Amino acid sequence: MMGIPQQVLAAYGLTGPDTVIKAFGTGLINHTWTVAQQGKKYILQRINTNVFTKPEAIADNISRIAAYLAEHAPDYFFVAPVIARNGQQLITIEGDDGGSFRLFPFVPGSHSKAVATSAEQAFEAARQFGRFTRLLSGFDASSLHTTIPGFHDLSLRYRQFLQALETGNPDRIRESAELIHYLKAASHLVDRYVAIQQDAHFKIRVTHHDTKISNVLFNDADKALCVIDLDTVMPGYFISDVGDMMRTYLPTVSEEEKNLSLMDVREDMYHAIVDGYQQEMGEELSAQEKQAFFYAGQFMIYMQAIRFLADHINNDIYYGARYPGQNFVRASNQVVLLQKLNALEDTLS
Ligand code: GN1
Ligand code: MG
Repeated sequence: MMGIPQQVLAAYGLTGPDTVIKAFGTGLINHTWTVAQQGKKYILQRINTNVFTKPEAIADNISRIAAYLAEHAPDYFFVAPVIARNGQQLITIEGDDGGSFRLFPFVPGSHSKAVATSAEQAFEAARQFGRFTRLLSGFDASSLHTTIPGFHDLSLRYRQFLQALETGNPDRIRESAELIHYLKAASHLVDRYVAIQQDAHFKIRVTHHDTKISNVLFNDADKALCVIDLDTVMPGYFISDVGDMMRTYLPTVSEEEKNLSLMDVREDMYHAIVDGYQQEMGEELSAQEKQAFFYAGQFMIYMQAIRFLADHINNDIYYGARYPGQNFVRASNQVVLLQKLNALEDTLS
């Protein structure tokens, strides 16, 4: 486990002998810990600055969104970062064990879920992500920093995938022939994205871009309180948020599952996502956008498949791998999920 530099804890006054630190969560990019001291609990995160090259941009986005919501939606429960003793939201430490760190209060009586186990939970989560975007509909999305350029730009991701096929590990390319073939043959999904980019009925809004259920806080009665993890909040299309919910709530098994015969789509989750999201966003979405719910799922699953496979072919430089071939497994898993979803197109859309 990566350590936390002492200066970071000192910056927040969390240095006593009674400070208890534990690793927390399962994110692939940032490191997260819980820190408890004197009966108070916090979440500490180290931002991966290889991925988020401008952590100040995240901090600025969060401050501005917090200020907007405080003014226009004062009842909205917003988990703001703890300001350090030097008045800053981020503590940046140079050197190998350094990085940019920030601290959040742990909301008492709240929990997050690793997986969605019921349609009610999916509905609650979808409502929260919809609510977040709706409450920010008067906020100028284009004024936000883009914290990862081209993050959900499917054309860019497809070009990066093709690039990996040119310059990546030749053995891995050869072994991936079947997946590559499938993904290239499904590139009409990229064409539809390009059409969406050119369609004025698809609006750019304040979009979360990481809508897995672990980014929703629930209370003890299993009602969702709010969304968290705002690092990838930036201008985007609703298909990113709805799509990543579909990608992560529909399947019976996680993206790490190797036994792909266990993969299936839970149809009740699909309806829960659409209904929960529309409960908040129904009046904001155009008729054309409402036609794109099913595509949203295809879009995100396909993008994740090509990102995982490109990373495998590039020797795991982005996601890392705990065992050889892990990103190949993840890509295969996403392809099976996409196939299972495609088979339900007539039923679901
Ligand atoms: C990354 O770090 P985590 O798990 O929140 C990735 C997402 C992927 C996800 C796949 C910044 O999210 O886009 O969907 O892995 N985030 C970034 O598990 O690349
Ligand atoms: Mg995240």
